[in-house]
Amino acid sequence: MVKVEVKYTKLFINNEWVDAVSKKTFPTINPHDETVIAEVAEGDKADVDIAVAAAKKAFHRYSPWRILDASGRGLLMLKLADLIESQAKYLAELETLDCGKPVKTAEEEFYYSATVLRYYAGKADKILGNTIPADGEVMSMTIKEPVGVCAQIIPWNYPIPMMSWKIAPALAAGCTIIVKPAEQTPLTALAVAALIKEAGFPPGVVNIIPGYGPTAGAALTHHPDVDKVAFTGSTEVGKIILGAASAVNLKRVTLELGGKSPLVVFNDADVEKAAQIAHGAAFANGGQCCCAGTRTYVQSGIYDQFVAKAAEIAAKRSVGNPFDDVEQGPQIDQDMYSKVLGYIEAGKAGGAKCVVGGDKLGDKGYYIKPTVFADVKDDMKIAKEEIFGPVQSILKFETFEEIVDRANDTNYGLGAGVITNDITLAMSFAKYVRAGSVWINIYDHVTSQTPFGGFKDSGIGRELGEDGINQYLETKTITLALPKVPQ
Ligand code: TXE
Repeated sequence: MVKVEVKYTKLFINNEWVDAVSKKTFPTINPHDETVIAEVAEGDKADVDIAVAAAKKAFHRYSPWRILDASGRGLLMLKLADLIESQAKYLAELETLDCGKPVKTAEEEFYYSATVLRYYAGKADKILGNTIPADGEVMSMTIKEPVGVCAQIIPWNYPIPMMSWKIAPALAAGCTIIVKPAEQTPLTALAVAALIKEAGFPPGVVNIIPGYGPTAGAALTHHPDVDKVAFTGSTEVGKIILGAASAVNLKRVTLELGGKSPLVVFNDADVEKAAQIAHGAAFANGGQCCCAGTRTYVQSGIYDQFVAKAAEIAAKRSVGNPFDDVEQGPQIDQDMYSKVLGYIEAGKAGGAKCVVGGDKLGDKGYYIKPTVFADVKDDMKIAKEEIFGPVQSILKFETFEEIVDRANDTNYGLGAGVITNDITLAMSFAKYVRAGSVWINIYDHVTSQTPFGGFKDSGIGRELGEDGINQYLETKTITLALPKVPQ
């Protein structure tokens, strides 16, 4: 294993590193070998109170952050993006240690996160209101203002990309922030906190509180001085957060939750290319991806060929130590490892045909073999529930009408994909499928410029793009009385 220095393990409040009030710590585990990497300060309600007070002070109308020009906010964000890129190699190694993703992928994620910061940095001084021809002898306009103190609760599957999706629009809008990273992956958020300080953000603008969901997370979502909560994680916790957000005050809420996304392959597709796209859709990040294309629907004319090709590609997928040149590392933790293996057993017991994989890999670390099930039926557990692991389910279909209904027969609605050369078929599918993102002949292509989020139980609101910053803005209407028109 590569030796990676862990420099930051304390809470980051007001640009300072502090112990938890309780002095408690929690271990963060290396999913490759199940060893403890470091003990990290465990934030709780008392720490959240201090961090929220810091963020509230930093949001005061005369604070250094609030009197900074909007373009100045953009410049700080550009500096932060440069710093993240300059440290990308170290940050990637730290992520790989904590999260288990292949180190090359981890490095790409830091470059990607820098692009998100740059996109929103450019928006900071282009936040525009309207002038409105209101009735009466008045002049009316809208201005856009930052929503205020924001709690941002982050998952472990893409720790820094998910943090960038949240802090970048919030900073561009002029908000202040308390980030709670996932308890499985606190280390890179803390390392980025050091860069936030180095970039020159005033104290209190970004605070980072590692800790657990039901304690630190719940304290944030219930706090009366928090104006908005942004969350990425499970639908189950998303519902809890929505309730908590209205328990004390009325927080604005954006939720990016789970999915069971369909990818539909029509008869005219090139089987080899389609199988490659579908493989990436299902197995990217070890299947730990909210918009993973986990229901692969293949039209009957190419079904058998497709299954053979999908099995061949999955069998070749390299899995192992994420510091080596592999495509897949371990799953994140013992819970997810057991949960995914449980789904694999359910697939077998339910009558699906396991054509490759179907088991753990090795005896140490949370490794699972890439697994492909064929002959999956819509009512099977593996076709209905989010597995969040390296498991592809292949289902057969006959007609367009049938497949639209089957694709939509889920509570989720995050992503969807279609592979065909028939543009009319592709666009008809895109029109009728109920999902926040639809990819045609490509999958999981998510950029800073394009909004991302879910229909139905996959979430509320959108991140990225123009929509993403609007979630951090309030609209204020200002109306000025004009003298009466002389008669
Ligand atoms: O998610 P949780 P978990 C899905 C995936 C996975 C399942 C469970 O299906 O199998 O969720 O994963 C914080 N108040 N996704 O348990 O619990 C928690 O500390 C406030 C989809 O890891 O939702 C962490 O920071 N916060 C997904 C974050 O919520 C709370 C990414 C996510 O944890 C909280 C991850 C509470 N009561 C899992 N309870 C995606 N959409 O990308 C927990 N948290």
